Parts: sequence; structure tokens; C-alpha cells
Amino acid sequence: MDSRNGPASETPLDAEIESFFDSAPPLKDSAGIIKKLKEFIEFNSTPPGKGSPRRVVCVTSGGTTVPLEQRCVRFIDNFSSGNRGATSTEYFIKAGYAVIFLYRRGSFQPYCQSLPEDLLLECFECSDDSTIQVHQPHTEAVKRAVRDHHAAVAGGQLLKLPFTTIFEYLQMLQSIAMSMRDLGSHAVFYLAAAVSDFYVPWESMAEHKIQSASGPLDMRLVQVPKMLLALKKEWAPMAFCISFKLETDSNILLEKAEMAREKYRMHMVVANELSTRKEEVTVVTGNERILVCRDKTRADSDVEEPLIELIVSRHSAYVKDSGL
Ligand code: PAZ
Repeated sequence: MDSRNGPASETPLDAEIESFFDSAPPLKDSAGIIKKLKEFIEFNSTPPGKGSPRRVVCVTSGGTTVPLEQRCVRFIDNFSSGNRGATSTEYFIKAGYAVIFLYRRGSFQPYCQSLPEDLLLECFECSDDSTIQVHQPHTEAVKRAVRDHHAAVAGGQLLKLPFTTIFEYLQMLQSIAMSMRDLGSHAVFYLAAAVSDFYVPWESMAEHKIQSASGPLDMRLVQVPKMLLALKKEWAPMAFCISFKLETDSNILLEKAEMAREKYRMHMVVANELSTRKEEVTVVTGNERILVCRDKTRADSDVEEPLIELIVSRHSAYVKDSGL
């Protein structure tokens, strides 16, 4: 259901969501995005050479920005690198899922973990006009990245959709969720993006660059409506939903994760603390707290490997229970 049409009896939350979408700047190429989604989901419903449909997961990754001006010069951002989303995408694909990767432009990308982040061009050398060579220490990493990325995209298992602002992110999440609605329990949402809690509504935003000569900046940010409830209740009600909770104070982390799980009716909430997020997370379900750690005996291990393994097994049980 399109929340713009609104259910018969509107709650204040529904009204807030409707007003957010009504006042957001229109998403560029919305029709093109919906077409790509439709084709991707159709392709994975009967993938060639595979008897059964693929399960589809939407992985969100990186941080949303909050523009301060309509012709944006300045914006509020957050720390998220997109490492969690990009790495998790690789493990979901390995487990046979089709992934819709909704990522922040410029953030980490799947299959690029072992490439040098800042000095990518130093991997290559032009030996003549038509040949590019990879420098020796990087040969294996580049070969693996190109091969695995190509296999995922060309094999129809990876669709990448970029966002920058909170407006783009939420509009795209809604389109994705509504496109995945008919997948029922085969749909998964893995919401690892760091989504802004506050924003400047488009209609009250300055059009032009804010002038410093006008003195101190006095600006009112309003709360971003909680879209997780709409996702669960209206956009894709049968989907298996995993959200993330980040805190810097470990004393409140699990309590906040449990509150989020209950409030937004998530199947799982992955709780992580800023400084240890690459080492361990705690998965909060209805009655369990499962500590998931990176294998410290291996230098190249990551916490996403056991995490996705756990999620895939819980999702399989959910699909079985829902009988679809
Ligand atoms: O993107 P990253 O790998 O640097 O960090 C991942 C993360 C901490 C953003 C993610 O695990 C997470 O907790 N996302 C939700 C953040 C929040 O509470 O809004």
C-alpha cells in the first residue's frame, strides 16, 4: 500500500510519514528505479538454472545526510563508512540470496575490502595505449574483486542503488519495500545504514547558501518519522526484519536494542558499540541475547561472517514457520 493514499483511520505517525513524503523533493528517476527493482525481483523469482526462487534481502549501508540548504552547500553527516553493509552483502550473496544494496554514494562497496582505499590507482599501470596492468602486490586482490563483483552483478544477484540525503534514502526504501511486498516471508530487510534522526523539512529550508554575515546560525531540526513501523505494518508486512542499534555507552546498549525490537516489531536487532563494532555484536531476539564475535585466530576474519550465518538460519526457520 502506498502510504501517500493513507489508511482509513490515520494515526499521528501515519500523518507524519505522509507529510514527510509529500514535502520531500521528488526522487530523481523514480520510475527508472522502480523498473530496475521490478526486473531484479522478477529475474530472481525464476533464476536461470536454479529450480527455486532466490530469497531477496535489502541491505542498507552508510549514513544519510541532512541538507541545510535546498541548493545544498552544507549538510549534516555521520560517521558510517558502509563497511558493515558492504561486507554483509558479500556473505548474503555467498549464501544464495539476491541483494538490493541501498548504499550511500562514496561509501564502502562489496568486494573492495582488500583493495587499497585511498590509493586505488596505484594498483594499475598503463603499459601501452590499450593495456592496463595490475602491480604485483595487488594482482590477486584486484582479480578476486573484479571476478566476484562481475559474477554477482552479471548473475543478477546484486542490484546497487545509491542515495545521499535522508529524503532519497527513505523514498527509495519505501519503493524497495513495496516492490518486495509480494515476496512475503522470502523478503529480508537488513537495515545497517546510520539514518539521521533529525532533519530540516524541505519547505522550511533556506533556498540559497546560508550567509555567515547574518550572525550565529539558529536552526530548528525536526524528528525524522519512524519509518520502521510503516515498513513492518504496511510496506512489506511479511518480511523478516533486522535493524541495528548503535550506542557509545555499552551500559545502555542492550536495553535500547530491546526497546527498538519491541517498538518496531523487528525480528532481530543487532546491537553494536562504536569502538568494538568490527569485533563483536549482540543479536537481540524475543528471548535471547546472542553474542557474535569475529574469529580472532584469523587476521582476515570479520564479524559479518558468523552474523549472516545466524541470520540465514533464523530466516530459514521463519520461512518454514510461515508456510510460504
Ligand atoms: O558503516 P560502518 O561499518 O562504519 O558502521 C556500521 C554501523 C555502526 C553504522 C551499523 O552497524 C549500525 O549500527 N547501524 C545503525 C546505526 C544506528 O543506530 O542508527
